Amino acid sequence: MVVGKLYMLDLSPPARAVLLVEKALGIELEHIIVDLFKSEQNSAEYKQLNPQHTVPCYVDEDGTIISDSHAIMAYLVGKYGKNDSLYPKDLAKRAVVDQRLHFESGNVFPTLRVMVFPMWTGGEKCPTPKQIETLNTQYDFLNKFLSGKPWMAGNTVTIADFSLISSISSLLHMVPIDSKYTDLLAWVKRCEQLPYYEANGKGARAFKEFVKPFLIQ
Ligand code: GSF
Repeated sequence: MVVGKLYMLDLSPPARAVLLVEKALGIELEHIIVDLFKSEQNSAEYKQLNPQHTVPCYVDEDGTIISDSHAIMAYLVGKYGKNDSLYPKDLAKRAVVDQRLHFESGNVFPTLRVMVFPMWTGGEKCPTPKQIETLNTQYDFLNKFLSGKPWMAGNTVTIADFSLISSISSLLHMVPIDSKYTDLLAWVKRCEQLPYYEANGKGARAFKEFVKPFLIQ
């Protein structure tokens, strides 16, 4: 049974994070493609749903409208999760997940956007030395967040992993992860082995092809 509509595009990392939650929860969402290359996100109808005109945006069966992947993931787990393991209710555990989500939202994704937006709108090449430096600093933080643990917030997979793998599996095609970040590299492999990983994998491969012509070799 379809429980809501997800406005999305496979190329978009935050949209893919929501696709991972959908599969992990075993729910079914209607996928409505918003073609950013045709500027469909700027239509009056879409801006009515999401004035920020970004994907993903979610419309629940009860009419609730939510934009921003992090908010959508938390909502879906709270409403449709059989338990809270993907987004714990325990305050201390939740705070760690939230910190990782904010790191994705405030640090990692803006780094991706700064590289992709000029490429997409003006054909600019990337990554610049500064972008490489910024991203390596973020890889270093993520490696430290893991510090030997299997998942970003400890021993259990959470929406923080879905959020971060969606952007990291895209960014690593622009700035490969250095072999010294062993925990981060092992985490990427661990995510790829999740039974529902293809929900992100398909779009991550498309993303790799999309950026290829714009990479500074
Ligand atoms: C980012 C959404 C976003 O910028 C989230 O949902 O987690 N923090 C938000 N989406 C981009 C596509 S992409 O780069 O994934 C988007 O929809 N851009 C179109 C626009 O007009 O800004």
